[in-house]
Amino acid sequence: MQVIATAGHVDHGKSALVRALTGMEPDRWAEERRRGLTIDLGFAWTKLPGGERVAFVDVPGHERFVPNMLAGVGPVPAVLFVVAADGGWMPQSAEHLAAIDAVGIRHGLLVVTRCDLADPGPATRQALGRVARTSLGAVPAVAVSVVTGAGLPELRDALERLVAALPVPDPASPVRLWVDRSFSIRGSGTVVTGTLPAGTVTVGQELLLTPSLRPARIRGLESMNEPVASAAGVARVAVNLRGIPAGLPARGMALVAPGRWTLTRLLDVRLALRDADVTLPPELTLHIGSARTQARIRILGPPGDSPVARLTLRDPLPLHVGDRVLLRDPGSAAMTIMRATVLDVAPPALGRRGAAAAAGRELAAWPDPPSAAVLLRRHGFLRAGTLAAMGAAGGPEPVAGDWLADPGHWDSLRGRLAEMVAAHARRDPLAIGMPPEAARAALGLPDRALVEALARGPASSEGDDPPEPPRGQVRLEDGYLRPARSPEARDPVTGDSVPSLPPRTAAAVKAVLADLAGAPFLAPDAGRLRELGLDARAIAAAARAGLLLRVAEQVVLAPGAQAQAARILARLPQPFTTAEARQALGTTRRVAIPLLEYLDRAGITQRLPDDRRRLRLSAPWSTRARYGSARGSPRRAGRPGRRRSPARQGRCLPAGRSPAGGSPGPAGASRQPDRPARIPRRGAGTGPRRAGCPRRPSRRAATSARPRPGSPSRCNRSPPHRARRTGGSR
Ligand SMILES: Nc1nc2c(ncn2[C@@H]2O[C@H](COP(=O)(O)OP(=O)(O)OP(=O)(O)O)[C@@H](O)[C@H]2O)c(=O)[nH]1
Ligand SMILES: [Mg+2]
Repeated sequence: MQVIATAGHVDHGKSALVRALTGMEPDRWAEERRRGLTIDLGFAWTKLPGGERVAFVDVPGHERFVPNMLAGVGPVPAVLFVVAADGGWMPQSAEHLAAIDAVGIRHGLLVVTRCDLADPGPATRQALGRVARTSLGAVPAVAVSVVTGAGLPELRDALERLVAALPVPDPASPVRLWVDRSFSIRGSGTVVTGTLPAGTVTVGQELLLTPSLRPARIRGLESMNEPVASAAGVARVAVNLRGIPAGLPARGMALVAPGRWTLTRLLDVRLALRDADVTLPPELTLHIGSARTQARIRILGPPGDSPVARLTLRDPLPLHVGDRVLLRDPGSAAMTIMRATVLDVAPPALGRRGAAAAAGRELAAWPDPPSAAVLLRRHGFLRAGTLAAMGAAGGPEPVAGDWLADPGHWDSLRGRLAEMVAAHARRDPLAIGMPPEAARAALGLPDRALVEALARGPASSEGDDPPEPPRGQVRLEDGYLRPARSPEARDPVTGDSVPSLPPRTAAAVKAVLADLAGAPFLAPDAGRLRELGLDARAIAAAARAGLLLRVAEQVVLAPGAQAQAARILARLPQPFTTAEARQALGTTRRVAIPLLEYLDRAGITQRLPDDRRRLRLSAPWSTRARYGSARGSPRRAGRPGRRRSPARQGRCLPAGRSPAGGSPGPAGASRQPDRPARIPRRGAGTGPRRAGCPRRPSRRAATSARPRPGSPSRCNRSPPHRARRTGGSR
């Protein structure tokens, strides 16, 4: 089916023509019939000789009812432009034609009526010339008389050709049905009618009624007074709604597909002025579909007959970029109607000085309709759903989740993030890194996931592993952003990156290690640490760098001290007391107690109910244990292909169990580097990893290095990719 509107000056015979074509009365109101004057929209339909069904929306011609006329022609694809042979071209002929041009209707017929009263020739010639200069272009003309019936068969033939030439809209387009009438039927409830320009409505479908966005389910559908299960545009439809109280819907509201339109009060448009020098009033009436509202207008530039303007609407409307809207100044006779094309339905604020002129310059160069690429260039980021709701198709692949980014903006952000993280590290070399939230705020990004995606770098082409960060950029490790290191800054044995310490801290660490060289378990006391300038942050940084083993807040040993302790304790009769351990280790209770607790949590020792301990593991503590002690994250430990120290693997094994069902110990472990069963979830076996695991810079974590028994540390709360690597034990 097709829907065609009438247009033309008052009393030129539009309603009489519709009546003659359809046999239906388009003037619905008694007052209209009494006065012989159309006031509101009328609806009628017929079948053409070829079988095509066509509905007419009959509009009023009187200048007082131009808003009603605009509501009628707003959603239709074609018009019957009516001029009376005995009347000729008249003011509302011009106004209606300007409206048709502004709305952008491209198909129509010129019908010269009342040809029994005057020669249709002059009126036809006059009208064709004017029509040709609008969006309608060159149209066929037919002269008719509803009194004599002359020309009506020719008109029906011309209508058939017109209808056959009309484009078929996409039935999958998002629905936007502008309401032109609303009433209620006893037993059925609320009914709205409208011209569906594209898309499909179906019984049972849920739509939203704008501007309230109240959900409305389609209970029943009729098209041309016949019940239908679904209707695809173009169609006249009457929709019986569930969930909408009678009296709520009104002309100008719309039923829209959820998530497919942007309900907005603010939009940027390109105007089409007839005269570049025209002075626009600050407020105009905006029409689209059957809706009209007041619009405050601010010209952004550039000068000329197609400037860009920002409109602020009194009522929000469901819009897409590329929509044609009509602007009208009801108070002015000279400048009556203007066309505008919507460029942006969610424009950014014009806060800073010069922003308006810059926006004008940028938007002036946009294509019509705007593409996803230009919208992204302006906004930097848009969610895929937001872009679709703006009415722009396509767009690049998402950079994170459903976020799309302008490629140029994305690249520059990556550079800015790298600079920011590097500056943060220079400012505070002992810091664990820059929190992503701080980077998000500083870069003005809408979502933290974007910071993480920037830090991850370009997507890897192979495998599931996150790609290595590009050289000179940023890495996100243990929840913090740090400058990526060059390959030269890696541990030659493990391949792990070695964070550098400020020279003063490095010297202090060196002094501590020298102190410990002769007595590995006589940890420097608080006074010595203070003297060296090793405060809690410096100790944490050194521990992160794998240069010290921090067993408690103020108790630091050399890396690998726990393996050395295990070897010494293994020689004691099992189980052993704290005093025996202290003696064997040659240390004081200040060090022995936190060290033994550390070994408990590491799964190296087991504390018995009588407070004695025994060694849990039968692993021979190799001299390479230092590489597994404090350096490297648990993530690295599980990464296939990485070298892992036997010590690290061995101490994760619960006593008496072997990963492959064979003999326990590091040999079996090293053959099965990825068996998840070997990485206990929490508690026993996690200690040494924890020792090397950077912590959040919370007060508690910053001031206490003591792992809490049974409580998950950062290391235990592994990121998802670690869970994947570590397999099915999670
Ligand atoms: N003689 C003659 N009269 C006509 C013809 N067409 C319409 N009329 C008369 O013209 C007058 C106006 O016709 P309408 O159809 O009401 O005009 P309209 O364009 O719908 O007017 P509005 O809706 O008020 O803008 C009526 O009295 C019609 O009977 C025609 O072909 N010949
Ligand atoms: Mg009429």
